[in-house]
Amino acid sequence: MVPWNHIFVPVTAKHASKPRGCTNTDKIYSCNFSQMDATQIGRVLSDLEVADHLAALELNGFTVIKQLITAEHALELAATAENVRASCGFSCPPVGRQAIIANDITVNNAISYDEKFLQLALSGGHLRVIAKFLNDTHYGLLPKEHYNFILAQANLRKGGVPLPMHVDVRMQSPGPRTTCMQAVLAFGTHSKSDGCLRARIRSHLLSHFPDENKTYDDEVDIPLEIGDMVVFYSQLHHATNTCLNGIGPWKFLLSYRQWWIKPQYDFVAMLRRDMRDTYDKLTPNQKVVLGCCSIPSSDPKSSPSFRLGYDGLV
Ligand SMILES: O=C(O)CCC(=O)C(=O)O
Repeated sequence: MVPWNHIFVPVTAKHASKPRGCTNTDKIYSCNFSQMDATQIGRVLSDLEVADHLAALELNGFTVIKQLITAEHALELAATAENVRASCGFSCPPVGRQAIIANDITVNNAISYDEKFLQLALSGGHLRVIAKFLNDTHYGLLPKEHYNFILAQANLRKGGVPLPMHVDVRMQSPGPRTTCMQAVLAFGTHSKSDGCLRARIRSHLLSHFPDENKTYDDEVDIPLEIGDMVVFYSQLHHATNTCLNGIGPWKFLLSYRQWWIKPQYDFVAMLRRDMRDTYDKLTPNQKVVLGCCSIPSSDPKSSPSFRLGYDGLV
């Protein structure tokens, strides 16, 4: 079976001035089917583990990947998060109800400050789990076992204020189909008193938004140990607990969406401007996940099809 963590090496020269959306049939990619590249921090999951996580997600709306990263890496990443936060300054808070976290310690777009965060967002076994829900099987322009979904958010937070019960989708539709999945990776232990995630079990199947003023009987706490990651449907009704110390440990909040949803940030422009060398070292498939094939074209001659293959990469 073909593994998901590939390194692709373009064999022919980069395509020059064709309008976007024209395929280069002469371009071949050779694949080095390595399980894990040297910069990968998140571990690979076995097929059995992936199957278990898919079953748990479908049933409950969330799953916990134990020790996606080692405790050693998590401590190192917490220290990096602290340094990034000290040097990068203020990140704009959300608008609307979630503006209540305006005074929390957050770093939006951590991937643009340190490549370890970028590698965590673009590699690791959690992507295989998420792909099962978000990969467009009709995409057609990429090999079908390659990821075509995109990263939407990659923020660090040291949570203080508890978040009320909410969802992170604009439309809540009944049943287990989804366009958005998200994950929280713990850089420290997240128990209930540290403000861990709380969710309504199986609420990913509901067709309505939660009432943030209610306490529901089906709420469960989802504590994490250092290095664990919880993955959940963005339509799952979820909240965070009160952090009794005021400031909890660092966590990395990741959201992924189907490729056709308006990208939340132009990560490609961000990375090409702020971390050009790192960007250039990404594999073609990592560039796709970063959103490189989901940027609207400004070329009037480009194809009316919005989808792009590897020859559309910049
Ligand atoms: O901070 C957390 O643990 C969860 C954050 C959350 O609920 C969200 O990002 O929607």
